[in-house]
Amino acid sequence: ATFFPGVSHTFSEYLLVPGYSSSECVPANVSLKTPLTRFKRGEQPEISLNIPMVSAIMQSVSGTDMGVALATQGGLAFIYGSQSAEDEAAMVKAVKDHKAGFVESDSTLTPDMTLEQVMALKEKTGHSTMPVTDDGSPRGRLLGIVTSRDYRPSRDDPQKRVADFMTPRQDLIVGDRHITLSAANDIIWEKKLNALPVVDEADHLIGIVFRKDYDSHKINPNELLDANKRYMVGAGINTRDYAERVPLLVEAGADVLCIDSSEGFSEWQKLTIEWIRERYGTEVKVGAGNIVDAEGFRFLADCGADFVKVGIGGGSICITRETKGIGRGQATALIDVCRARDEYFEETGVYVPVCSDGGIVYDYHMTLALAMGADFMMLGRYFARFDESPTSRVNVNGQYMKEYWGEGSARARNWQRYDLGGAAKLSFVEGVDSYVPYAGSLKDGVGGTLYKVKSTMCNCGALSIKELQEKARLTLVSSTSIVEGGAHDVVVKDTQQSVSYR
Ligand code: MZP
Repeated sequence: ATFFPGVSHTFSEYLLVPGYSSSECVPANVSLKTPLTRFKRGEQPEISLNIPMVSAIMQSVSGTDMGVALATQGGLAFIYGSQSAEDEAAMVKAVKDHKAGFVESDSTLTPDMTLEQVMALKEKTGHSTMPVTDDGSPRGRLLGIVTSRDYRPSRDDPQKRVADFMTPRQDLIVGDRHITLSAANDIIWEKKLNALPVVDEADHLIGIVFRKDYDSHKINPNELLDANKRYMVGAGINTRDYAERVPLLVEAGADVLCIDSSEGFSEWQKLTIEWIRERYGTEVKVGAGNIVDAEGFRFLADCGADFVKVGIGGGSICITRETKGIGRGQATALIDVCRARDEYFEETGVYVPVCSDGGIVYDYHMTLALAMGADFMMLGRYFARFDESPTSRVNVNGQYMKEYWGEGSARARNWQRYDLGGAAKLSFVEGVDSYVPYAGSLKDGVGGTLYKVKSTMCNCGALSIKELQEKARLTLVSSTSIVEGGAHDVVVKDTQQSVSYR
């Protein structure tokens, strides 16, 4: 047998040691943009995420509502594959067809509005994108786009007007339409309409400015942006019925696929990726996993996986380690695999993003995962708590809970995720059926979490994920210092508060 040196650790056994932060290091300046799919040195990934979060490929997590809500925040949901291929494709299509959230004229911005008023409106409507006209109606020729990137509440005068942020812009051709822009934010505008969905940077987008004579151009602002703006969504596949499932998902518009398996270091994954490459070349993007060591990473990277998922047995609902005795502490697995990814990049010039899957309990675990090298994270329990997960909200002993069950539980019966491939075999349970505390809307939850991640990045002097990975200084902690890290030697008055502040 081979014995791995040292013990394997989980996230809770690590802490970040702060580094030097310049005055530029404020959360508003932090970008969480991250690659989702493989790319060559000097090139850009074909698909990126604006926040490093994807939702787990699980019945109790990722349906249509999760797809829309998460894409709106700049992440991506993987619609669960433990349903018929037709039903899964219908969910993918529903996300792709979802109309972007434009507010109607009563909440339209005008160039005369102050930024304070804009922010209040944004808060009220919950929409990040708003058509703006100079007469208060949504009908008007496009003037430009106002983004919150231009707006730093701490430094800028909240009494500044929307018009103050407009910059001159030349004509623009979108599809076969010719649009004259007299003012716009170039970067945002071109990104939005020509490439990824507008929601991509919804965080930053305050408004879109239209002018009165829009009618003469016969442009419907909603149509113009829904034509070009579609939510991104992923979908889970398995190593058995891919020949039937993949074409339906591709047809439905899935942006990226992921082979969903509890153990991915197998020939079945190779065969699945090969089939996709033969049929679609590199046009169809597919991630693979899960693996927990450098060898497994290299195997899947060589197979052509677009990203590789790390994690066995660390999921909150997972009992694989207890049932089969396989797995590895998530932090150690991640560190090992990310090192292998960097070596692979050095050697081949191909960067294969790594996804840390499962075992994230506290928000700070996300910052740790990114610091350890993860490009993005897959989360089950975290997203299951929100309104947008497909499960029921129930009252258990006076507290609201959401149901959350594993794909390997008797309830999901997703046995194909747990045996490797080939003909169906005898199966046994590797997951549990559970409750998780209800946590309200995804938008609020994700907003709060990412603010924490960004401010911790600032403590480390990092304004991007890449910079965090370069600059982060991590230390293992003893079990006694873990006790020291919580409230201790005091009688906490409100136990609820001590749990929720994390
Ligand atoms: P977590 O975010 O709830 O800790 O973990 C979610 C991850 O657990 C999923 O993305 C998947 O990899 C894994 N999972 C899903 N179902 C099971 C199971 O039933 C499981 N054992 O381990």
